[in-house]
Amino acid sequence: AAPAAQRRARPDLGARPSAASGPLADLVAWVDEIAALAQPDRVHWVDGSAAENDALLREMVDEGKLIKLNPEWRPGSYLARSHPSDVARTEARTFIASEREEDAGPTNNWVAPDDIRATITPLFAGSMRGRTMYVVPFSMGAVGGPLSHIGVQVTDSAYAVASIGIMTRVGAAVLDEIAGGKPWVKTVHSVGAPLAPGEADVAWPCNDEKYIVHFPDTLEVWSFGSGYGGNAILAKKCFALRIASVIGRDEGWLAEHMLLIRVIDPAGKAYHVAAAFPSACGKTNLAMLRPTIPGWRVETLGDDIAWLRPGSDGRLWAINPEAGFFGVAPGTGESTNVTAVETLWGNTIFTNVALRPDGDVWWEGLTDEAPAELIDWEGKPWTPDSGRPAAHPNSRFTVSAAQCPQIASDWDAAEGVPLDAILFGGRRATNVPLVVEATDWTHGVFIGSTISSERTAAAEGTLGELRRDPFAMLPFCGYNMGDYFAHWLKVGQKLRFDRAPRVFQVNWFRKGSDGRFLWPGFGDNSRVIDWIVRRLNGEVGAVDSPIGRLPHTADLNLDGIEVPQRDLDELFAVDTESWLREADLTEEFYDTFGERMPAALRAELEALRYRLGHR
Ligand code: OXD
Ligand code: MN
Repeated sequence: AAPAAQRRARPDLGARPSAASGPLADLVAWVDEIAALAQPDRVHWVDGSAAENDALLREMVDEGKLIKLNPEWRPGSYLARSHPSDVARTEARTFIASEREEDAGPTNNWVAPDDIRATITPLFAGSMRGRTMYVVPFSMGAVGGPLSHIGVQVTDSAYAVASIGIMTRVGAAVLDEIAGGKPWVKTVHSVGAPLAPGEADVAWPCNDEKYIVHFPDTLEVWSFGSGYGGNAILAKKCFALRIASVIGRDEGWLAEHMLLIRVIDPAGKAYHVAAAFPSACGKTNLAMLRPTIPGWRVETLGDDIAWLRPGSDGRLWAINPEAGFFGVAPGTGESTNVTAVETLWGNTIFTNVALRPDGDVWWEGLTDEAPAELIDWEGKPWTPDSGRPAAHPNSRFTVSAAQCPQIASDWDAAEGVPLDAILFGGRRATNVPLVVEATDWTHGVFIGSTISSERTAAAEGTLGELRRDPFAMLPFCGYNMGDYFAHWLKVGQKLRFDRAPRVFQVNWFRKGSDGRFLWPGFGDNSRVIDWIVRRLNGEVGAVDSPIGRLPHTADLNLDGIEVPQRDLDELFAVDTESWLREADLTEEFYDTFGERMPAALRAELEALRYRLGHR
């Protein structure tokens, strides 16, 4: 066969913006540079139109990369099955390539920028041969909004293009912004599976070798080898969290792993709440909460990422920079998150869920009973006796936010919403009460910095091994976590003390000594929000405890549910001995940040020990 260089006369560069000089010409030059390196057969500038999206999806169906679901049950929807090895974010292959190692900090994998470029550039060389390279201009936040940021992703994955189209705002309006001189983030993605001439493609191309590399100093992301959303939709975790956290550090705002909701009380008064929980702790469920208490409503604004910026009014303003939900399917059902189930009625890309014989999808938890026959996520026949899950535990749905039946009508508003409360949560069987209020911003930052989940469900009074996930940002903070804590403290100083959001820690997962969950959770978590709102309004008092302000249990709205007083007492118990042990673990954790650990948070830890009666 002729060498590739002879065979491929010149790639088809497609319809692209024409500009002789200026920012658009710079963009075109950058795209040409990537194309010269990766050598795709074609370059396609994505305009974000419905016709383009339809054609892309049709092509993927023809190529066997998507299965079109039965439109009678799931119109406009598709199933993708990944390579069995490419099913999740690969934290061990995720790198922060800051100039200085100490700027990445102890919680990130640091690599020297020059070294990693020398490693990955050869991998990208020719990596798109036989494929189309798509150029996707996208905006995080409403196009042109004061809190919004833009970027461009080049990718050889049509699946990524379709997903970015749902998760962000894509199209020509972003090119206009670039033309106007707005800074943009460069993101490059290749599945790393070049095709030889005549070679048939596979359903999910990827590479065993994976690199997800962030260059915070030059605002770039380079991702190689994976098609999985968290590694391939670079606008999301890579840009909107890791890179944006660095931009926020430098500009005075916060990029956070938070859901965003509007809570409306029976009197019609609205409150805005952001909440950070580690992955798989029910963020999407809280984002789509249906209160079980009469008269209360929740409107969804976002389920995964929030950008928070101090306003000139002394309040903290928040937007959800995304335009869709990339949620975990298993466990999403009528009883746990009916709103999500309704959101998924159509126009959804499912990945690694099971296929029903009637051409619809299924996953564990969608219904109580599994269908008698399915095709599992790997494409194999499955019955309830198969002894393995039908859907992959990290199987996903990708769907437009606008499709959510309780989405706030102004979810897209460029200026965002002013926050009234921030919640931090984890999955804790012990110690952490159902809800506790921080005494002030610094104490709130202390709580955020100590967020953790138990690795194993522990019995009451014993402390399992804690997986620390400060601010639920452990895998997502693009810089030194010690500096990040300090930045949170600094942002607080820009807020008016009487207008700053109040901070609460919540824990839906506390267990009794008998191993039972003490709190019903899900829709009943609205009862905790009810208490928080009444605290904001100064309608109820609180009990000072060593760990913060606890509810008088009589103030909790428990109408319609049965929670024995014994369980309530356990839900709010503060055990001095195990809190002192927890304080020791927090100190060990803080020590890992060395001199970057803010003194104000060490002082909070000492104050906690003092309140626990330990001098
Ligand atoms: C996610 C995550 O995919 O947090 O949202 O892992
Ligand atoms: Mn997340």
